[in-house]
Amino acid sequence: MSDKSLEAAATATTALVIAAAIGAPFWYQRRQLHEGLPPGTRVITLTAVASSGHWTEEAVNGENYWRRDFPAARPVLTLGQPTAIRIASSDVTHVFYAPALGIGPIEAYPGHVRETIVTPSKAGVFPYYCTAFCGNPHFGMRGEIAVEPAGQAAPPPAPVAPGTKDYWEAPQPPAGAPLTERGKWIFLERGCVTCHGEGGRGGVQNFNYARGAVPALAGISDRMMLYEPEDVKTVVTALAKGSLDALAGKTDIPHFEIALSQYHAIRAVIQNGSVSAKKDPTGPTPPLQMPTWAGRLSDRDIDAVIAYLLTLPPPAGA
Ligand SMILES: [Cu+2]
Repeated sequence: MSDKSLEAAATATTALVIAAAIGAPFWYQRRQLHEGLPPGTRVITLTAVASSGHWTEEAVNGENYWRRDFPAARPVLTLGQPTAIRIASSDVTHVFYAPALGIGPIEAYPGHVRETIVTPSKAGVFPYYCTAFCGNPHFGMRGEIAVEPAGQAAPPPAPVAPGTKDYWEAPQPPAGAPLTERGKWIFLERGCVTCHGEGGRGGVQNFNYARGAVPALAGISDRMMLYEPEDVKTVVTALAKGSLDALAGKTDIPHFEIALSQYHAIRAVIQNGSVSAKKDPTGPTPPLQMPTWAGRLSDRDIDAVIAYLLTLPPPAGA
């Protein structure tokens, strides 16, 4: 073989190796994801975006990632039709979960596509979630999957509650603002509002949760047996000064010891989180769980949230 043809063969081999190295992941993914799909199977790809808290059907790439206004995916499935749902992440680890449809939890890692095939057996509108903490927008990372009989139009998507849109961008109150203002901001910016509702009114449904809906937080003044507005004011002032314990023995608030022990119990739940008990013990884990805030909120911030909650009137009928 001449030098020239040896060189040509080497070049060709190198090119082949490079092409194979580039193509292998695509081939592998294609093979993994396409083989075995029954003919006529629909494919829906949901990509997670942490920066804006979305599962979107749009293709996410380096150019549009920071656009932040991806429409939340609202897939409409057909009753009885097998559909391949592909779960992808454009950034960090997310978890896709639609418990009412028996989908997930499915972990989504950047660079990998997971797939599950669903054949919906009931019509309706079913929520989906991300259940891995992926940043402040995480708590709004939800949407709906509609299931309709063939040929029937799906109902329009439920509107997003005005106070929960882009909550993580709520403007921070100036330094020196009242503690309750800071608490209100934290309640929005950290996404508490997405589960506990605007104004802490609760009511967000939590699938297979023993209590049905996420509890209201407005009305914790009643739980602390602070029935007089003056007493609430005294407690909020003490929190703003830095300690509620300092009030012990120095206040005429009736049952102050109960207020104090409830305050510590509420603090503990915020710091340590709590597990949402199942309604049906054999059913799926409720998607909404109170996360652990210790390390993510300072003691002062937790007091600010409690001070804010104390100023909220109890929900009507509570
Ligand atoms: Cu997420």
